[in-house]
Order: sequence, then C-alpha cells, then structure tokens
Amino acid sequence: MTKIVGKDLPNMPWQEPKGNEKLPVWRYDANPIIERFATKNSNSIFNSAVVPFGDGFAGVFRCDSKSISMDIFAGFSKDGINWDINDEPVTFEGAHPEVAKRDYRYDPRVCFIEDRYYVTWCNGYHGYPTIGVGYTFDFKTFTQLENAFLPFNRNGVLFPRKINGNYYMLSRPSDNGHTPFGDIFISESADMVYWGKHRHVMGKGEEWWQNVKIGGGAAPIETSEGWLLFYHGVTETCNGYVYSIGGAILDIEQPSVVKYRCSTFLLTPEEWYEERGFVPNVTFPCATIHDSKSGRIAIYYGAADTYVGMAFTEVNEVVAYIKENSVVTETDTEPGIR
Ligand code: BMA
Repeated sequence: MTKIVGKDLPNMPWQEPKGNEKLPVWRYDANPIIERFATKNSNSIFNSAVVPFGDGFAGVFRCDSKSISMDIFAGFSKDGINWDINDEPVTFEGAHPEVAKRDYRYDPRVCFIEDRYYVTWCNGYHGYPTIGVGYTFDFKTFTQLENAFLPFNRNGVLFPRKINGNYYMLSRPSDNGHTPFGDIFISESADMVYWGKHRHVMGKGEEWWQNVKIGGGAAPIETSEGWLLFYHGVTETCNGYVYSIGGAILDIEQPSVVKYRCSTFLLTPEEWYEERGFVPNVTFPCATIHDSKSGRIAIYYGAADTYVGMAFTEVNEVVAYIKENSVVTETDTEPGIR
C-alpha cells in the first residue's frame, strides 16, 4: 500500500469514480470549476495553483485579461471548488526594482514549505521568460525574491520540504517562443535566492503524447514510494500542440532520479472545455490537494488555456498504475552526473 506522507485533510473536495474508468484519474463531473469570465477583467482563467489555507483553501490564479495581458491573482475558497478570485492582481513587496519590473506573469505554482506559502511563476524579465519567486503568509501581502534562473525558463515547481538541507525546484529551460523542445531539470538552493547543482531529471518520451516536450506540473507529493509528480507531456499535430497529464515517481533522497515513469497519459483532452477554448487541446496540471489518511488526491489543471478543471485519483491506485506501466530510460535514471 502506498501512503501519502503529510497532513490529513478531511475537508478536501472529492467525488467517487463512476466505476467504468479505464485510467486511474477521473474528472469532476461539474467541470470546469472556474469559468473564463469569473473576474472583472478576465478573458480566461487557467493554469492556476491552490493549497489548503486556514479552514478552507487559497490559491494564485492565472487570469488573462480582455486585452490578453497575463497576470496572477489571489483567490479563496471554502470547499476547493467554488472560488472567489480578486479583481486586482497580486502586488509584490520587497523586490529589487530591476526584478519587480516585469512584462507579464503566468502559470503560478504555490507550495507550503516550513512556515509560508511560496509562489513561483513564469516572469517576463526584459521580455524573456524566467522563474519568478515570492512568498506570502496570508495571500494578502506578497514578498518577491530574486528570479531563480537566467532566461529562458518556465514551469518552476518547488518541492514541499527541504531535502538534505536544501530547497529543490524543478524547471524547464526553454526558448522565447512556443518552445519545440523541453526536458525537466532540478536545482537546489540553501536560501531560495541562489540556485545551483542543476541536474537533468527526464526528457521527452518515446510515446506520442510526450514526444515533443515535457514540463513539471504540480508540486510533488511525498509518498512511501517516492515523490509523485504529475507533469505535462506535449505532442504535435497538424493542428498544433496537444498537452496531456503524465505521472512519474522520483527518488525521495535524490529526486533527479526517476524511479518510475508512466508510458500512458493519465488524462488527455477529450471534454469540450479541454478541446475548445483559447488554445484547444490543453490539459495543464499546476496543483494538487491531498489527504494522507484516505490517500485521496484532487488535481487542478488548466483546460484549453481558458478554464480550470479538477480531476481525482487515489494514491495507491495511481502509483500502482504508474509502476505497472512504467518505462524508464537510461537518461531518466542517471542521477545527473555526466
Ligand atoms: C505553454 C504555456 C502555457 C500554456 C501552454 C499551451 O507554452 O504558455 O501557459 O498553457 O503553452 O498553450
């Protein structure tokens, strides 16, 4: 039996499977949970991250405006399903003026570590994407730190605790456009400012759904089998990219080592809100909420760059499925020392 290491969360959102699923991940039947015009200026709300907060939930949401400027907004929820998202974007304090000035902000992730909620996002710096880092205690006041990496980089995903004394972050070095390549790398930091010991985690797969590029998704979940990572895998068709959700398990002590990696997707665009929208055929995981007692996991994902959807799984079932269908290549297992 695989167990989640962490807190119990009896009030997390949950819906039982119908029983006819062929995969271990199933959608919430009232998706999308957040519609595109949910804030005053939004044209789409997607690729967003949520965490347990107080006796409910809080999050940071990507809301693209009606002029398609990209920014991040705080939001709150009692049940994890019905969200109240601020009309004004997050304002950060404390950053060096050169870092505070930014062209755009998108695809936030939120991760509780020790005593605060860290936020990472894709930060436009002099027109180039890189990883912005900040933190909050209350989702009202936010402090910004230095950008983690040089451009170009996207999909900065923190681990929820220090490993061997350091913070760890996944990221995906990229280019300034729609990036026709991309592997997941990992970096360490003692202070959340200086990042180093960069190691390769895994690259695109042989399988069609992840044969162009991959990127980190939700903050990894600590389990008795290793770090459970939901990530996105991308393929290319004559109508553009298709983004699916994949699963992998990383070594607890040495998370650059991939123990298992599922050869099939866990979820791929097939509902109207995933296939139809600003960018069709996108399912893009950015967060999970989970309960260690029951092993229940809710996955929050952006759908068609327009909506937020939610899907469910159970830790023992999904880990067993990933192990049964695992294809790990030699480059995936190398601890990054070449
Ligand atoms: C990526 C990012 C994501 C987006 C995806 C699909 O490059 O820009 O924010 O969801 O493309 O358009």
